[in-house]
Amino acid sequence: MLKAGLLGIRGSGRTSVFDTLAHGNAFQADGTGRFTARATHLRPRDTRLERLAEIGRSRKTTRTVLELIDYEGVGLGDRGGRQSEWINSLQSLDLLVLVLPLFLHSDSTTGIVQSLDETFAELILADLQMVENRCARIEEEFKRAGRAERSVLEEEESLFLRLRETLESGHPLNALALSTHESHRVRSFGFMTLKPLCFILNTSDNNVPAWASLQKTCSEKTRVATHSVVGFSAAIEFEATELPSAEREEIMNDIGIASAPVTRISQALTQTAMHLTVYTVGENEARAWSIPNGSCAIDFAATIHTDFAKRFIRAETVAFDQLNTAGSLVEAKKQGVVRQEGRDYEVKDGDVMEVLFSK
Ligand SMILES: Nc1nc2c(ncn2[C@@H]2O[C@H](COP(=O)(O)OP(=O)(O)OP(=O)(O)O)[C@@H](O)[C@H]2O)c(=O)[nH]1
Ligand SMILES: [Mg+2]
Repeated sequence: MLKAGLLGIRGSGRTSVFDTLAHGNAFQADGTGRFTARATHLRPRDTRLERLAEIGRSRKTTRTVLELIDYEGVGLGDRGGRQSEWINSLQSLDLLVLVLPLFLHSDSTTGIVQSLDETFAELILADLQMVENRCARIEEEFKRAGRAERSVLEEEESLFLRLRETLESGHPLNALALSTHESHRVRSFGFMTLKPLCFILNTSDNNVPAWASLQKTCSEKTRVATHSVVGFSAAIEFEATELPSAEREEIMNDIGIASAPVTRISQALTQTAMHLTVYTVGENEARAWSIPNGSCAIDFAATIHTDFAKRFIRAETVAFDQLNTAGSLVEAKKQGVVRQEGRDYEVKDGDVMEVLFSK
């Protein structure tokens, strides 16, 4: 399950975004005495899954799940012990969701650039702090190390000095082309500027028509490879969640908001984290699975069950669109669109798969 944390300066609207998406379903997540954290599980509506349940006459449907976390009592820009404990707890997240408080700025274009720069500077600073701590510890360890250990530490130090130089010149670590070996070395640090980022432009109602151009500006200003920008109005969308659904859709259409907040944000998070959705369909259950881009059939089998991967034979695979057109698996087979794929087949978004394994 992908885990995403809401970040932003104090008062940027993180809790409003969280409450809109959680819709009353929140639970206490881990925090420390210095800050608390609430989490919610987002289960986005998926029209492909609904259609598959119809085709497969499935008794139930299971959507993908994303965990979203809101931190209370701490924010970007804070200083001191609380901040560093918080940053430590962010290390395990798969992606960061940065809330930019556009509603606080009257001139939105200048406002967005300013918010973005401030937020970015904070992330760079957080990483710099971690790099400096590690550099100091390397020096300590070096004094006590034997010859063999020293050469390992020297290698690590030269890598960390490169990280420090990049951050000190105001660039995210993503700007560095790290080798696979280097990426592996730094993985456990969970650096903020190496994580995929999703920006939420928290704007007020009269800004909705300007979302598209603001999203573009924000994208151009962002120097990380994996990011996305979503327009959101915590104020209006929260009120709208309280309305009956027909009325809600009418109001949202009038303002120009295309789909429900959970769907919009979940799609953006899934894409930013570079995950795709694959389906399994049976009489018992039609289910959507979120797996990393580039996964092979064997990885998908392991996601379902480790035993499936161990005893993998092949995966019967059909693209959603082809199954949808055919209307049933039997018809899809007649049309010859159901493929038999081996363990190294690279899974595509929308594949409907049945893993066959030895008994
Ligand atoms: N006009 C307007 N006000 C908003 C919007 N989003 C949040 N606010 C207001 O801004 C204030 C702060 O919002 P919160 O959601 O508490 O922000 P936060 O980032 O969680 O703040 P802290 O956790 O206290 O640091 C509240 O008074 C909200 O009602 C918005 O889209 N438009
Ligand atoms: Mg809050």
